Amino acid sequence: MRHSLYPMLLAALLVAACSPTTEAPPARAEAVADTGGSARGDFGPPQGEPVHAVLTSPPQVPPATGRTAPAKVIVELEVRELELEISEGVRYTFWTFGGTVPGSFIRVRQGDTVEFHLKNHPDSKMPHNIDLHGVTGPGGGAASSFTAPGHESQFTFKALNHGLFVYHCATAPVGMHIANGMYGLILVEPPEGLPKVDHEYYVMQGDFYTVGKYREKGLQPFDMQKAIDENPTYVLFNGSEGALINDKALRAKTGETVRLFVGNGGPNLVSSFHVIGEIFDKVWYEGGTHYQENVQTTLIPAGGAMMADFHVEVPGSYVLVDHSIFRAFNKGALAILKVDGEENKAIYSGKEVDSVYLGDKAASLTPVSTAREAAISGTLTLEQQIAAGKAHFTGTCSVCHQDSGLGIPGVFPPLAKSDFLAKDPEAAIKYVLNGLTGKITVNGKEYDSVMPPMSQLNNDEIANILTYVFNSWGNQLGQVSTEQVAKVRGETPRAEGAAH
Ligand code: HEC
Ligand SMILES: [Cu+2]
Repeated sequence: MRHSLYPMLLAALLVAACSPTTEAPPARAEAVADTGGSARGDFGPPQGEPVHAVLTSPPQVPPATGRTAPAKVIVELEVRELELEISEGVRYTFWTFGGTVPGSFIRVRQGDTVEFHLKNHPDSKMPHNIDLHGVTGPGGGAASSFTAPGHESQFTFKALNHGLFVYHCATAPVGMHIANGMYGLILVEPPEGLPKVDHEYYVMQGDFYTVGKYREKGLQPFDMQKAIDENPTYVLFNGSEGALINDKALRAKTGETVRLFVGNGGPNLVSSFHVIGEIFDKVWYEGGTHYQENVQTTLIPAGGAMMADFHVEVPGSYVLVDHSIFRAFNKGALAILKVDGEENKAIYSGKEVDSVYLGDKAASLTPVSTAREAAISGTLTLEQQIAAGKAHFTGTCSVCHQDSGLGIPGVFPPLAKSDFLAKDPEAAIKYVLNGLTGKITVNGKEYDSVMPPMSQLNNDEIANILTYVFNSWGNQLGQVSTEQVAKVRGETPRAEGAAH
């Protein structure tokens, strides 16, 4: 092996040594041919009448340009400083391009000459400008577009490179302007356009820094120190926690193709972008020319973007997340793609088997088998139920509510001496079977979170767990029987997605 490699190495060295003296290094020539980059993006002067770019608010994307020749495209973008909702009951003063976070989506074609008009609304308090990553020229347009409140600036550039590019404000302090939401995407289509899909959506991640804690109500000022420390209060898609969920979810039907244009405004964090339950058929990583196929999670740098195509086969809710996962579940980086259509059991069965798997828990579950035998023989005591319930509570409910029953302040409510629970103890059966979401107040503290349904627990287990909860940590709320649980289970249809 070793001696056969030697001549190859030598040859490589010789080539490397010679190439600077030959005219064009072959690798470089190839790259130019591949990307159709700036050297090839000048298709001459604009033809025909100037066109006005169609700008869209997220998550909508303007239609394809449909042009086959370079045009003069006029873009008019207005900066607005607006107080909007960042989370339910939480207000924030966003600085926006076009009234939304992210800013309006801009779509042009490679070779177009773009006449850019930046207007700064008279109500603004700050000057602003725009740096488009798709511009070839100093500052990406920043200096030429510096605009005081109540003014308008104009500059022109030729879109030489195709790709998906971020734009952002670059007025000092730059970090603060970006943190306040001043970013968006500009797509420069390749000359032949993009492959046809059924839906195109615009999603952009950003990190936000408020003086108050996550979900602390009221108007929240920007926190410069948190921003410098890169310690965001919120990590969001499209500028607010509710931007892409419930009735605002992205939508598609089974059998359709979906294209996501995803940017990351930062200012600080890099996104590990993932769609739970889907695989990207193609990812144009970094918004560039080449695609990778069959991708689970793709990295989107701050100030970067990517485009992904995928086909949807199975109905349900697909969750867009930053897979740096605490950001998704504790800072808001979560959006929904809702797919409607016929089930396809050959591709995804849903839950088929739900059997008890004990593993190494078997030993710790002696109280459970004792209780089960006692229940069968009709001699089950309160003590046996509590002991069995404790074994199940540990590692199930305790993950969130803690072994102490005290929960975690602000995140998981306490079960110990909970006034909410004491008001209607029996309702706890419903919470375990169907989950619990929405605003509740426990011992004077507000919670607005999600407890997942745990209908995989059988009736005995739920009766025992709740009996343990009702008789622990100072609670005196009585006993729950298997029959009570069976009755509630019979009355309530299983929640959609309960197995997830
Ligand atoms: C994944 C975390 C999680 C797990 C596991 C969990 N819960 Fe919860 N639970 C919550 C959250 C969050 C809430 C508050 C929901 C809201 O804000 O509407 C809650 C609320 C409750 C409440 C009503 C509020 C209160 O404090 O009295 C009860 C009772 C309760 N859970 C019991 C249980 C029991 C019993 C189990 C185990 C079978 C369990 N939970 C497992 C997260 C969890
Ligand atoms: Cu600005």
